[in-house]
Amino acid sequence: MRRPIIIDTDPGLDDAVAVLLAFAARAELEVLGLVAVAGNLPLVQTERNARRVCELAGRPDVPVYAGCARPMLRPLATAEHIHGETGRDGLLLPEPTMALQALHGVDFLIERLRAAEPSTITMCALGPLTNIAMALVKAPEIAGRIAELVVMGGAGFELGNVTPAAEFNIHVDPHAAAIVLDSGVPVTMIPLDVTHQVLTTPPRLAALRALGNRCGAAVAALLTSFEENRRPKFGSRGMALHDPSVIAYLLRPSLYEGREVNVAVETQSPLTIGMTVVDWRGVTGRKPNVRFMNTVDAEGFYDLLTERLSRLP
Ligand SMILES: [Ca+2]
Repeated sequence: MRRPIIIDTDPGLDDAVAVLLAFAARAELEVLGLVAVAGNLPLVQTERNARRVCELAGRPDVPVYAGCARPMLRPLATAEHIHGETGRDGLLLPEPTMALQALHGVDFLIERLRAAEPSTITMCALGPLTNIAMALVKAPEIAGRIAELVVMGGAGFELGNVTPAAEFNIHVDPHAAAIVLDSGVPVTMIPLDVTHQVLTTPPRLAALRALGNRCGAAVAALLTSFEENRRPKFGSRGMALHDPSVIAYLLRPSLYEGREVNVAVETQSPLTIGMTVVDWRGVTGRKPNVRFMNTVDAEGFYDLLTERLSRLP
């Protein structure tokens, strides 16, 4: 039986790769819908990019919804310098012809989860947690319908990326993250500790480019462009594939290892707002609320990604 998933996303280059990987796993995953959120880019661009990715993959049948246009309390801070319509990334994805769904993304989450049996739908969070937190505030009973919520976000032993303390997705909407972690939903966290271990290298990009299909070519070009954009700031270490790690975890959890721990989000301090405080050693006495991953088999990840993307158009 295929695992039904909903992907909440802010595409975003690595989001695009993650969504393609989900589409490429048609035997295992049934994508019920994509819900766009403001994050890497403003909502008007993330919902359009979500539709562009569907069309690239030949999946205009997948409904795309627009969710929240800004975080719950904080003003929106984007990462347009990395994910914007510059250079080749703008050229490779076709303009969408499929329509955006009329229903608000948060209401889609509520309606779809309400209609589901208990603990049946897996949620994939690839951006700030605004939509999911809003849905849980509006309809707390949906928590019981979620089998697992896999979140790309946070950092433990690894430092932050948008500030020294905080990872981007959590930092954009720390209040939403705090609501989600406090909701009782079974959360698996794929933090920077993991995603910084799955770096692009010239041979890994060459393998994607060599697939010979349009999706493989698009992914190779997107990742090359991403790496070029970040090189001036971070050097040429290779790009971390943050969001695809969520889908890879669903497909092959044996690639990942972690621990059940308590994770709390800092929402007050100007210095460390958005920091995920990970009680790795269990010193606080707070109940574990997260399966926090901290290691990954990077070669296994790239083998999986490359093999799966070969199945797309
Ligand atoms: Ca993302």
